[in-house]
Amino acid sequence: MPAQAKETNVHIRNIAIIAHVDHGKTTLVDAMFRQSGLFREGQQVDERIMDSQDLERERGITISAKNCAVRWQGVKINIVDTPGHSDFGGEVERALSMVGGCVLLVDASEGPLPQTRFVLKKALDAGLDIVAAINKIDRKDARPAQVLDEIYDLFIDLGADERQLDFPVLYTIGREGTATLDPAVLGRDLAPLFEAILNLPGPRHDPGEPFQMRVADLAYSDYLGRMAVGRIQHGSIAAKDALILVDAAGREIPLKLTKLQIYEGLKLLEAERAAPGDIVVLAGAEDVNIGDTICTREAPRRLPRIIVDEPTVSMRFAINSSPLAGQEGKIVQSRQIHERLKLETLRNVAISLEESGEKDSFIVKGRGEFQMAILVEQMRREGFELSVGRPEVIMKKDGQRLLEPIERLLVDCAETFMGVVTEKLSLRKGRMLSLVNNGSGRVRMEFSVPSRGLIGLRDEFLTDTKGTGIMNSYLEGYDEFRGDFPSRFTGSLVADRAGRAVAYALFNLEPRGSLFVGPNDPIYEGMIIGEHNRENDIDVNPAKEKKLTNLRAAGKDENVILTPIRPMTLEMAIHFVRPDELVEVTPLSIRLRKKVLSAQERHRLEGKRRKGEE
Ligand SMILES: Nc1nc2c(ncn2[C@@H]2O[C@H](COP(=O)(O)OP(=O)(O)OP(=O)(O)O)[C@@H](O)[C@H]2O)c(=O)[nH]1
Ligand SMILES: [Mg+2]
Repeated sequence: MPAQAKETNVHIRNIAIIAHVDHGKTTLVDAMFRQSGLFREGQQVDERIMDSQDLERERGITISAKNCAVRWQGVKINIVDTPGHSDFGGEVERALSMVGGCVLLVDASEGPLPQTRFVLKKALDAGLDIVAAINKIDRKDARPAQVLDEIYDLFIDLGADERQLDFPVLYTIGREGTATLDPAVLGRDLAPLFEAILNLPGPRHDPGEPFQMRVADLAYSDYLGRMAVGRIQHGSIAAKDALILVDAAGREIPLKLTKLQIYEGLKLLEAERAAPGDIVVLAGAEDVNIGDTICTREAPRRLPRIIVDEPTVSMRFAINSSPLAGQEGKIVQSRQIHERLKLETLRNVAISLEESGEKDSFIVKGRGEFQMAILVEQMRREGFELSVGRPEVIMKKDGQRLLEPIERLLVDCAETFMGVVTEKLSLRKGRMLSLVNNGSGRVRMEFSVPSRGLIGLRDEFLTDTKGTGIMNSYLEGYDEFRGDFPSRFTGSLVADRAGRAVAYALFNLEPRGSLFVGPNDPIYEGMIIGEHNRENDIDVNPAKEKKLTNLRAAGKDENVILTPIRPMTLEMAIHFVRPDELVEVTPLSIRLRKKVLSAQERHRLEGKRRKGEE
């Protein structure tokens, strides 16, 4: 018999803050900290304190979901701050398995966007209670009344039931820490938000059941090792309890707790006991994985594992095999790369790892190319050298039919850019579904586009719309493969020998396309030194010195004026490479290369391919 939730722990609320990217989740958590008295008067506190990872601070986005807790009127509120970027959707799914309710933030000007839909759908499917907060009402272009209508429409569209539709609505300015129930009355503090959260029921549990918890996250400490994070479903727990772990295969592994901790503010606090419904961190379970159940030895009862969406993108990770390998990074071996990737799959439910069948190379699967880029960036900061291929979308087979992931893309841009945007999308097999021109000079368009067409499109889109366009997409589902189109409409300029780039040679190559290397940069045969203006690749010699006809010309090489090169970011690089190309990543450099370095070998293969086509 499944356990019945008979009682409510009124001393606790567990909530997740969910929203589309940048709608103000982490900033709101700062304000909740401030108001709950976590900081001393006048204490210097960083902005977006929950974004604690280096990359999160640098990029100004949340990458992984994190727990904290505040107290309000004697009630402990465990909060999970989640990322809003769709590539980190797995973090939201994981976080929702820990909570009973959500604060859904919606930007008062932008309204619900694709990721709002994704996170709300997950929350409604899980039967969670929702508090809606229309945030950033201080924006000049705020339109809270319309946004509220759009939120209702979204709830209805997602099939919310009667109870869920009866959600409380707050109008907030997260940055100033205010909330109000009436948009006509200025909020003074966050008390109305805290009250709405306290009005949600506390965690339900069955007092007749022994201790059970599903592991929703892992934490690490040098001193305690790997720790399991989760919400106590039923029963309570004491610091030195003897328990068991039920793993994915259903094996029951005995474990002895070495430390029990709970969240208090931003910290972990050691506890003697923890009550049903609280979120706890358990040390002593070295082999634990996300999704496992921890329960008593006497009455082991396995809880359902966390279900997350399938991966949509795959990318090949391999050792760095370029002639410059091993010069800039500390960690270069295939075994070390494999270990690191395995560790990532433990921490991140949305990432999986497969052997590729090729030596020294692995296939990593995840939710999007941005998630892949972040993983590569983390690895290079840890001292890794590696090479990665272009992110590829994962196709499906339905009998004989090949299916591909299709996204719904919403574009908002100035009317003048409509032509270029529509053209780019139609080249990528996009179909326009709607076009709204509200006469303000901006248009809103909706497209159905293969996911593979969107890889790298965002960079181009921003350039095409001079940084003023907004594009958002969500995965609509799988549909018949729409046919091939090139991932890039230009070729590569490929170095034909090793050496160092020379200003004179680069100057002469400039008319051919845009260059990625500058004078004196190291080059090697098969390295891509620029983007060709035309569709084909050409071999070039960027190390060619000027022929000296007389003495006076000597040393004049350096006087040519080169166009500044565009620095290749990791993301640009992985979008740029075609299937026969790789990105070489080291802690110091990002280089592009052909998979097959030897020009002779490449031409032989190309000849063979052409023959095959005839
Ligand atoms: N005008 C205005 N801006 C705000 C408000 N709250 C947050 N912002 C700004 O919105 C931007 C995004 O804030 P974050 O708190 O990082 O948003 P987030 O939802 O946590 O973003 P992700 O975690 O990356 O999805 C920042 O530049 C904030 O300063 C607000 O109430 N009013
Ligand atoms: Mg955030």
